[in-house]
Amino acid sequence: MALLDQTNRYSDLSLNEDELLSSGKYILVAYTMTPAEGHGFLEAAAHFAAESSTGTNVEVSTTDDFTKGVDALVYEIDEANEIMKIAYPNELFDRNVIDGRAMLVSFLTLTIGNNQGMGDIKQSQMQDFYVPPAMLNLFDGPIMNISDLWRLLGRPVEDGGYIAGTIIKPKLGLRPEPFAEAAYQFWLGGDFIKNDEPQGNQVFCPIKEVLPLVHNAMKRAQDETGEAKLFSLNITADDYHEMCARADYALEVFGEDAPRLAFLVDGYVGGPGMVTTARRQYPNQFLHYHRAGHGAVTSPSSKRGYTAYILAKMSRLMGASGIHVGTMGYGKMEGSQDDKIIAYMIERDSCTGPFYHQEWYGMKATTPIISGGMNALRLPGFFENLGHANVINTAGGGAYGHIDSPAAGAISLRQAYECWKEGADPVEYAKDHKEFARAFESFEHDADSIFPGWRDKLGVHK
Ligand code: CAP
Ligand code: MG
Repeated sequence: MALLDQTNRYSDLSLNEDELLSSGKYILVAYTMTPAEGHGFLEAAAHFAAESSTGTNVEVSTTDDFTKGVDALVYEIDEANEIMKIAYPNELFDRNVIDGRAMLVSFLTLTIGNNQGMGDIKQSQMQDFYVPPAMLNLFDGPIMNISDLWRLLGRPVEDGGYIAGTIIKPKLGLRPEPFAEAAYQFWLGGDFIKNDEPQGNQVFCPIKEVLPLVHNAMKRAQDETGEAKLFSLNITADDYHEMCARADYALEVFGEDAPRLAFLVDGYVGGPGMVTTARRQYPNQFLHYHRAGHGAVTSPSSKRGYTAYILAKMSRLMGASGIHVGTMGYGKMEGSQDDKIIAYMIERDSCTGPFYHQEWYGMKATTPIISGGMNALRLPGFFENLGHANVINTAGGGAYGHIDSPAAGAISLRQAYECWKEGADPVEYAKDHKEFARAFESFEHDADSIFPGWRDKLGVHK
């Protein structure tokens, strides 16, 4: 069907990206885009920009000169590689009436809104975006991050190193007593425990029964180990009031241990509103962003929505203290070694993404959280690829799948970190570190593929 050609109004390929950047007046966004059959690339891109800002599919009589001044403009295209770049004037983005600040939901509604279902666009996916200082200052950003957890753990607040964590497994199905016992067992060797992403107030494990038991387990583990322990409670809920009821109850139950209570939000399914509720209502708690469901738009097989890198960069603007960044090819979920740029963009103050360099001007870092099929054997390679271990790792199977105990699983995770830090050969290191050695027997398939010949070297036979 013929469409209004909006190229003249919504594209200007004479615009210079460096001038757009230095003006500070635009959020720039790079997308992949395939026009639908029968539509030209620039025409489709211009319509995309129209629909993402001030236009629709026809001219309307009410448009005036001011309106045209806030048009989103296609300023660069690379048709061969199906790339388009669009400049969105800062004024387009919604501001709070309560404090004049910006909001991610408006960023998403404009840049990944109607444009995701247009008849003349076969597919389009956001690959990168740039936020100018004037807009960056209007997002909350994190208030807590790993440095606050290191402080709670009695470690240096810089380079405090690896936090050994887990997720209570099985994912669901434990009643309060076995749930709390599983937590206690891990805490005898590890630092950090999270609810699994679907865990909340299930009828077989009511939060008001399980949380006092978890707190008691934390206190006993702290007393027995002499170490601080951390718990990340899932407060995800549709209703703001429900979220806050869970959080308030937990703070009351944990009492003097409340500083060591983080709040987990399933941020992808819950959206920016839910993350911001937690960020603004509970600024003293570490805000743990779980991204379950993100694969629907971020999977490498997806040609729509946005990438996992975009999700992580948005989470820092929302104020997540930490976000799951994937296991970069070392765990069970999709990902590759190049995904380390996701971690670098949220933890550094200055970083160059796929299309744009981003200065964060001191906005606190969001901590990479590494989860998904990890265990002690997979960690050394992961740290080597990332280049550091200043992360929170939550290994569910990697702890509760250890053949000796969850505590042994936790200790094996810590030993994997020490092994990497020393630059030791893992099989050699296993000879003097029992829990790490037993991880080889616990996860034989991994041991065989990552460390062939380990049995002979460790003298372990089937
Ligand atoms: C991991 C996990 C995590 C996902 C998250 C799970 O358990 O608890 O939620 O892996 O993935 O439910 O699968 P395991 P990501 O450690 O037992 O795999 O961190 O990539 O968002
Ligand atoms: Mg999980």
